[in-house]
Amino acid sequence: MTSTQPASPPYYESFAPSAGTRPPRARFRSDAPELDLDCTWRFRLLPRADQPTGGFEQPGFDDSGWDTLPVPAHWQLHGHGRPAYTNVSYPFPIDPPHVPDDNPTGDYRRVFDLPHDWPDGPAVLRFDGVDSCFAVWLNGTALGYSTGSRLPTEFDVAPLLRGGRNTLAVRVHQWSAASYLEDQDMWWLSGIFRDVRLLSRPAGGLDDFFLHAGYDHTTGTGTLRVDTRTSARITVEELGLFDAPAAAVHEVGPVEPWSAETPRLYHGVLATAAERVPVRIGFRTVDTSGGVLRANGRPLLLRGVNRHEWHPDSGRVLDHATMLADVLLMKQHNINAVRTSHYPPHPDFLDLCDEYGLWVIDECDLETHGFEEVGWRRNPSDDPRWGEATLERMRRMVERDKNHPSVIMWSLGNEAGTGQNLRAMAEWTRQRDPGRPIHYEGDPDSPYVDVYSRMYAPHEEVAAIGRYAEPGTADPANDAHRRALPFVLCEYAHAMGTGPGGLAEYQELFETFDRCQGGFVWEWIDHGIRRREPDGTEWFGYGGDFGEVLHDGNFVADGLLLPDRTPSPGLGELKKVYEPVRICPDPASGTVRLTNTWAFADTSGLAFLWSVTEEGVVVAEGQLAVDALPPGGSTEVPLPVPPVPATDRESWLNVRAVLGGERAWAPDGHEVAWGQAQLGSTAPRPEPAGAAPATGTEGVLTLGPGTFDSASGALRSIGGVPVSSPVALDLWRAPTDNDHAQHGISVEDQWRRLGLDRLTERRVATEMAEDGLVVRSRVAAAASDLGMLVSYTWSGDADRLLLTLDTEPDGRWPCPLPRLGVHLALPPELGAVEWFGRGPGEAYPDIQRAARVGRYTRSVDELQTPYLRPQENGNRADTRWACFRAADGTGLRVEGHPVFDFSARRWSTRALDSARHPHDLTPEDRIHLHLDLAHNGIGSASCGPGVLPQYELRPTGHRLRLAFTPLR
Ligand code: IPT
Repeated sequence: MTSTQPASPPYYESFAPSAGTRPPRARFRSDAPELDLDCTWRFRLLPRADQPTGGFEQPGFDDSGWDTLPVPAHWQLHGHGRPAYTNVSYPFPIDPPHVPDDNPTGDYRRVFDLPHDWPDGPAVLRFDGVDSCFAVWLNGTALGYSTGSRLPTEFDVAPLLRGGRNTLAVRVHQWSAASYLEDQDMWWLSGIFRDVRLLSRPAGGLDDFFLHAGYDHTTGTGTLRVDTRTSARITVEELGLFDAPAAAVHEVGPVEPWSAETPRLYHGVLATAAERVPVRIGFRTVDTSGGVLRANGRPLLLRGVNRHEWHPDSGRVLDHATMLADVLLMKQHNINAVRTSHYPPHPDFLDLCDEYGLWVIDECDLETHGFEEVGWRRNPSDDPRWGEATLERMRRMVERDKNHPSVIMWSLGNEAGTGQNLRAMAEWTRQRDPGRPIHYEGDPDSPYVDVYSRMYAPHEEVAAIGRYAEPGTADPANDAHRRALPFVLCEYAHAMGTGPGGLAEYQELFETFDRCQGGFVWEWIDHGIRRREPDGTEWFGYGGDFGEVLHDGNFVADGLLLPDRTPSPGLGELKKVYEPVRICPDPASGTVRLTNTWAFADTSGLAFLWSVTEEGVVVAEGQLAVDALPPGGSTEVPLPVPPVPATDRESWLNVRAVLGGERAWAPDGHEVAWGQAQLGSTAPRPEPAGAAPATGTEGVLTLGPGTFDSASGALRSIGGVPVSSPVALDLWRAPTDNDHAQHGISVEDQWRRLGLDRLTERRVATEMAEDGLVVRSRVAAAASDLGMLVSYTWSGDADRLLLTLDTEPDGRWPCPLPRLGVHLALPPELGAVEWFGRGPGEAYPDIQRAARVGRYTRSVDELQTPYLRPQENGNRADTRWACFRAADGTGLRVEGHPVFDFSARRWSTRALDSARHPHDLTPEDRIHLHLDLAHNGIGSASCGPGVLPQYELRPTGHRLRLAFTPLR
């Protein structure tokens, strides 16, 4: 018997991360020529990695029969193969370093002409990102191979470059040994997905440099030093530095420090005789001494988000406009920090962070999460054979990004377990760049990190950590080390679907405990892939929509932005919770209290505008006279109006802090913060006089403007508005992702076990009285002995019909209720909604800080939030009154006694619950109207803690009172 086994493993199954590549270095642009090789390349996709090249690398090869593919791009988003999503699981057997024989392999060819004036001398071919492993040939000669998808690779190419025509050939494998190091929670997408460039590197040029720009907050002065390989000179005119030796320590005197709030950059030029590099210098010093994370001597409060790179059409291929859109949206929503989860971003993103001001945790492209599913056996993080591959990743990130003032911390990676390779990465980094703390969340018993980090810790654990009272870890020395560290939540508040709830309570903890220095919400954007139905209807695909055998469904849609970058209600809530200026009008004390929570900026750039509204209509407005508040400062200014209004209409004082002038990141007048308070109190609404129901014809009862079925007591119409599904108790909502709780305690499971999604009603009695009608019933589910005793008490006068709904549990209900209210159905024409209450956005008990009391109008269709997986959404809270009108102005007005929540949609809860995508929902010929006393909170149990106790809807006795008036 003969056996054929390869003598050595192929490069794509090698522990060695690369061969033939140049040492990593800083990324910069200079006056040396560059050739952009992005455009349309020739492309073919092979099913396996071991196919012979067939000579495609040779200049003479005929590729005319090949397809084309843009570079940069993922081939799966251009009709070759299909995207696949898993969160933790590897989509192939865990058999490191081996990968499946079925290994989609893309061959790329690009012929380019070297410009006539291209200089002689060294030249470098740079790939900014190729997923996951690639080999390169220039003019038929192999240059080497590389891995590290989100990291740059450079090859020296001068000896192979020719004048005139050149042929570049690249073979890219979807799977490689490196795939074991890249198990991030995201789509598996392959190809050359970042830029490719040819760089002329002048002899005697600046191969690499490390810019050190420190700030001494005690003196307000800066120090500048640039480490270079070739001796270089620096000029920063603004600092009076002209052609000075770069390597010397320059005490440059007073400078304006760089911070995310005040991103001051000094422009300079670093030069050798052969090359000039424009540089942007931000003076800042980061330290964690005394267990506090500080920049420029001030403690930081990170109001952060985790950002994956995502575009619904191009995947992780981002153009400049998209990166800028992210930065602007972050700045406009009071976000001051980004963790580049879970890999170094496109390098231009960090330029934008320097320029616009965001604190950055730059995270290495390392995650081995799938090994958790096999008890971390053979985890690469603790296997010396992977030592070079993991260390090289860290080196490539640090060297590439080391000159960005925005980067204040290095992260070793995400969810990579524990082990010696992580320690080695940290040790090398500390020695190479002592100026930045090191972050890694996955090993709380590690001595090699500078911050203590957790993900999804519930509020009470954060409070315990704030008191230095977290549970201990195994090694006493490591335990002591950790207890001396500042704390961040590298992931919290899982923004999947409706929610996340509980943001404000986290922020209170961050602002209470010095040790808690903020966190990063998971995550910035839903990674939905845009798809189109034949009729043009657009929707966004998630896991399972591409025929994947193994997938994690819509867990990939857990962002604050919908995939097309429409802000979700969660982002609105985050903006409110992250407000840098707190505004508290307090009519009782006759003042407005203003607090500046910025660490570096004063409030001179803000204008404080006030208005008074009566039932949502502005009746007076003006501007508060406020002196600039220094960082951390607060003041009280007198209330601009009397604390009690001269009207019995509900009145509110609103104060808004807006930009008093245009900024790089927002226009003049952009709202940064707001506060509001009611002036006086609300008079209770008048009760109807009460009238006896009258029996009409054909089994119809009339009461005020209402007509009822005389046998069942079911409401049929209100003043000519037909009610096609009568007013009935409703306890069910289409479970949200946070109710479902894939990685938390599922309240949905309890609800379904109790049968809350299939409740039935048994009428117990219909009683007519002198002043109204009472219908009693018992609502319960099949196979359950639990019930809800309900009474609907109707009364009316000439114009109004008043409902008092009382509920009383029959038996011991073991969990919070989804919602408590009534459902009814209205004619489809009543689609124009106006209301006075919280808005304009959706709100639930634990996510309503962003909803202010006012008067709003929306269509029924606009009330919906199109979360990628349909679920409960669109609730409007604390409504005083709402009108549902047809185009001719007729319709129905609902008043609360005193307030209610409402949602209105053109499909039932059942349809909402069973749809997989928004376009599965077909409008019915009626409007389902839900009028609720309350909803259960939302929490963030999709991957985190559930609803805080104060936001649970307890299954006790409840009363809801509503008045209905026909609008004629
Ligand atoms: C955590 C991951 O770090 C992150 O990448 C993402 O998957 C997030 O969860 C959930 O969306 S890991 C989690 C299972 C605790």
